This record gives sequence, structure tokens and C-alpha cells, in this order.
Amino acid sequence: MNIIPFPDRTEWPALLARPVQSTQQIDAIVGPIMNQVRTGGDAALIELTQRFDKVTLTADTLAVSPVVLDAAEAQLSDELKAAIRQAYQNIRTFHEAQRQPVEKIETMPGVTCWRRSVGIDKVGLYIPGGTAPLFSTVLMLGVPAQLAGCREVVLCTPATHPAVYFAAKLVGITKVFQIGGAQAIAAMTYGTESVPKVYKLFGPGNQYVTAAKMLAAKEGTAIDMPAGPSEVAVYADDTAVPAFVAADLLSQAEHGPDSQVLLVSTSRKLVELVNLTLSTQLGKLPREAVASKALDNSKAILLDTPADAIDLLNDYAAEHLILSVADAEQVAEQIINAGSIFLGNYTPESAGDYASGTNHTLPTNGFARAYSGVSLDSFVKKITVQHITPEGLQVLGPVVEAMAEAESLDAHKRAVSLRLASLAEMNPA
Ligand code: HSO
Ligand code: ZN
Repeated sequence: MNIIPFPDRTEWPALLARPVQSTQQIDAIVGPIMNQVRTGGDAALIELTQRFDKVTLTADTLAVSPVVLDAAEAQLSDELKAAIRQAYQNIRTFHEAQRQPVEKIETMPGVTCWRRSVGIDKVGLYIPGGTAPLFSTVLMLGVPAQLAGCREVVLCTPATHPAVYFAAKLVGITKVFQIGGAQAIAAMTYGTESVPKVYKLFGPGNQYVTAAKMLAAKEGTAIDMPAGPSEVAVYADDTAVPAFVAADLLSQAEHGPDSQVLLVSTSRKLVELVNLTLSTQLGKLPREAVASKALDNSKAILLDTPADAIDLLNDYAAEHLILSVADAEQVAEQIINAGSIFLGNYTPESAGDYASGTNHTLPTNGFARAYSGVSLDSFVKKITVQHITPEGLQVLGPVVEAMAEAESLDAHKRAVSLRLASLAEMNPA
């Protein structure tokens, strides 16, 4: 890891900048794919899957058959199934607690307002293929969709790992399609003969998938958030265990060559020890090549004071922030920009990635300044409801009339005045 000793604040923006990806070239590829699926439906999906994934599908095999979904369970070890079931339970427990009771609020006597949460009727989940079958992401998206009561949950994935199918079954997904890439996003955006059109798209993916989601969003399909390469920042002091810190950095680095890894510390000794153990651990990883590429772009930043460290971390707005420092909980209180925070020496990011209960679909690329990670809220919309009694309108009506008049919107005013006049007629003073 490159060690950056005590940079001046003016250097921070350049140090913390994420790699900019030019989207123009990618949009030029993804736009026509989206169009082809929109106009060609299933036939286009079959053709594109053949072209990009070298997989031959037919109209009958676009959807993964219930027999295949059911057979997945028998192909997994009891140990893995038990682990997936435990993770499912923890994620469910944490997300279930996010439910908010309906609260009727009387803002003035006789004026009552409330909010109802309603599950988004149709949602689409995308799980990438590639070298790691992200069945954990099926749980992270499927559990809140299930709890929110989304009626139709569609899963598109080129991954055929039985754990992906097993997780899909656990969260009650019955519509799984063996398609990937921008064409899968297009299918869920426009709908095809086989794939239902959805109202909101979720899930990670490569640059093509992200570009397709952005195009879908432009056309009115909601998306969870714009996704960039995964990232972790670790803030460590001399109470941190260098081997633990190195392992955390590597667990993020192994996701992809473009993963972002940042170590922040006020202790040169700690940074040097982490660097030492990093090389030893790196050499033992099956994904060494990937992780080592990610580490090439990573930095260990030395700062003078803990206050500087907190400022820098807030500027960076990491997707994952591990606080391996003595007073972790207190430091966490001062963090205003992060997707998810992990406290102390025994809370690895992996715990949140898989099984502690929090969601691992989190804002990357600095989006944590304004976005939250996926939660139960992501799968519902809130409908406000109000009811005003005649007595209520008598107190609120004049307020509305005065404002409508000042905005020169007479019909608005009349909607109130007519009712007030009718009430006055019914109950003459
Ligand atoms: N760290 C990833 C999630 C993940 N890790 C899935 C392992 N499997 C992005 O938050
Ligand atoms: Zn991870």
C-alpha cells in the first residue's frame, strides 16, 4: 500500500477522489441493447445472451424451472444451508424492526394526517454472475422485499450456483430468469413475453448493468442507487490488531481490481505493521491477482490528529467504515458520512456482508453523503392520508384561503370557501 505521510488538507480532494469512469462509451453500447430488448422481447434476450454470455437459451429456458430451483437444496452442504438460514433469520430480524407503526397525527383540532407504507408492487432484483456467486445479495434484497409485501419479485441472474437458487427460495422468489448484463435490466424495465416489467430495480453489477439502470431511471423506473466499485475505509490506532486490519482491507480488495481500500491512522507504527502483514496475507489468497491490483490503487494516509482523521473520513464518505480505535463508539458519533460503520476489533466488515443482519447494499462513490443503504424503506413507498372534520375545516380553512389568495389561485380558495359557506348555512350562528 502506498503510504501518504501527513498530507496537507489541500491535497485531500485529490487523494480521496474515486476513479472517474467515462460513461459515454458505455452508454453507446448499452442504449442499443436496451432498445433491442424493448422491441424484440424474449427473442432479443435469447440472441443477446448467446452473444455476450455464450449461453443458449430458448423461450422455455429463460425462466429457471421450479424443478431446478427445488433441486438446489440437495446440492448444498448442511453446513452452508444452516449458515444461509441463520443469515436469513438475522437479516429478517433487523429489517423487521424497521417497520414503523402508523401514527395518526392531529395537527390542529379536527385535522388528522398519517402515513401508510405500501410495498412496491413489482420489483426486480439483479445478481451478477462472474467469479463470486453473490447469493448473500439475494438475501439482502429478497428479505426486505418479502417483508415489504412486494407482490411480484423478479430475479435476473446469469449465476447458476445452487446457493443463489436456494436463497431465492428462502425469500419466496419464484420468478428467476437466467439472464444477465444490460439485457436483463432492459427486460425488467420494459417487460418481455416472459419477464415481467417492474417499477423498481435493485442490485449490483458491472459498468454495463449500472449504465442500464441509469438509463432505466431516466425513463421512469426507480433504482436503488447508482453503484460504483465497492470500498472500505479503516481508521485504526495502536489498539488495532494489524493482522485484523490487513484482513479487512483484503476482504474488500478481493471483490474486484477496481475496489477502493483506504487505511487512515495517526500511528506510523500501525501503518507499517499493517503493510507487512498485508503482503504475507495477500500471497495466500486464491484471488491474489485481483486483490493486489486493488491494493495498487489504495492508500494508507497518516494524519496528525484524530480530529483530522474524522474530517478526512467524513470527506471521503466510505461505503464501509471500520473503526478499529480505542473509543470506537464515540468516534462513530462524529461520523456524518458513511454507508455502514463497524466498531472495534471484533467487528469485521464480512459480518455485515453476510450475516449480522444489516444490509450490504450500500452507497459507494461518495454517495453516502446523501444516500442510505438498502433497507425495508427501499421497498415501500409511503402514502399520506388526511381527514378533516367540519370543525377542523373551520379552523384550517381561513389559513388555506389566505395562502391561496396570496398565490392568486382562486379555485384553491373556493374549494375551501364553498365548504365553509355550506357549514355556515347548516349551522347559522
Ligand atoms: N462487500 C460487498 C458485499 C458482499 N461481500 C457480498 C461478500 N459478498 C459490497 O458491500
Ligand atoms: Zn464484501
